[in-house]
Amino acid sequence: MGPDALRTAGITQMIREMGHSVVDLGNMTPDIYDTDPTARDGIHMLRENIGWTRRLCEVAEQQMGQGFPIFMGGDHALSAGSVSGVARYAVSQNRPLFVLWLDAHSDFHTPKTSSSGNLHGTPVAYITGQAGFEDYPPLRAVVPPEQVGMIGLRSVDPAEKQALQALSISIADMRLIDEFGIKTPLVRFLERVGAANGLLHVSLDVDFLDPSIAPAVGTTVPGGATTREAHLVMELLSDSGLMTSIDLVELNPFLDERGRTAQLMVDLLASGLGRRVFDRNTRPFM
Ligand code: DIR
Ligand code: MN
Ligand code: MN
Ligand code: MN
Repeated sequence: MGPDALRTAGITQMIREMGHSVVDLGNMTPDIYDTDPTARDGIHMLRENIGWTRRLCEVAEQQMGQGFPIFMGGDHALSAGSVSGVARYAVSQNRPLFVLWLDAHSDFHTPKTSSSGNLHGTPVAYITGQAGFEDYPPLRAVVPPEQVGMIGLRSVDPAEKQALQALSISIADMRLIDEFGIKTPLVRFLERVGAANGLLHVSLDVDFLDPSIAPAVGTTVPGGATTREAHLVMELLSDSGLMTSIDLVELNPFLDERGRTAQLMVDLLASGLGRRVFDRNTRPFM
């Protein structure tokens, strides 16, 4: 129901008002998958998720050539498909793909280490080519861990922490944001994307935001990004001109309060596409 809640909140009109044309491909369906009811994978809907990954990967690769894809979820497991497809496109353009993960969680489990059995906790491990995804579509293009940045973390499971410590993913947890502000780690990451002439995929999980402003997600964690921190991230992304695709994920309208989380997600996207209260050159203080 997440995509329809974003539509109801006016995502299409907003993008048009920003001067772009929109093609809504509608709600997707997964590729065919093994529906053996006796399959016991220990993971919720593993086979169906593999079907989704295959379909979204194809669609993402195709759509990257057409414009700026916005992948509306739905569960964060969809990023296994969106990012792997975007990564294929990046290879075809001979450009490196960078991924910015805006989330309370690192989503770095594998189906083997996940304690919840929820595949939303796994997409970053998949796209960076970690072992443990043998049943998944083989990756044609891996995103090197050095090209992944995570901002907003405040809930990382022990197995994820251990796996992350061995790799060079850039991580700004909430403490780093408290001490240095959210701009500092983001600008450093964007400088690297720009210097490498990279493509930039942004994956925005609703739970990146503080639950007081974004209650409509199944896995709220207190101490998240404020409204202004989140807008600043999106405004800086827009200023950089580097962002080439985005996921808007984990919105659960059944947990929303009169659509306020959906509206916030649409407003954040608007900032990412260039909406400003004022342009900086209107007689600035600074
Ligand atoms: C938890 C929660 N680490 C899990 N992950 C979430 O289920 O593996 N990611 N909610 O966004
Ligand atoms: Mn989920
Ligand atoms: Mn997530
Ligand atoms: Mn999360």
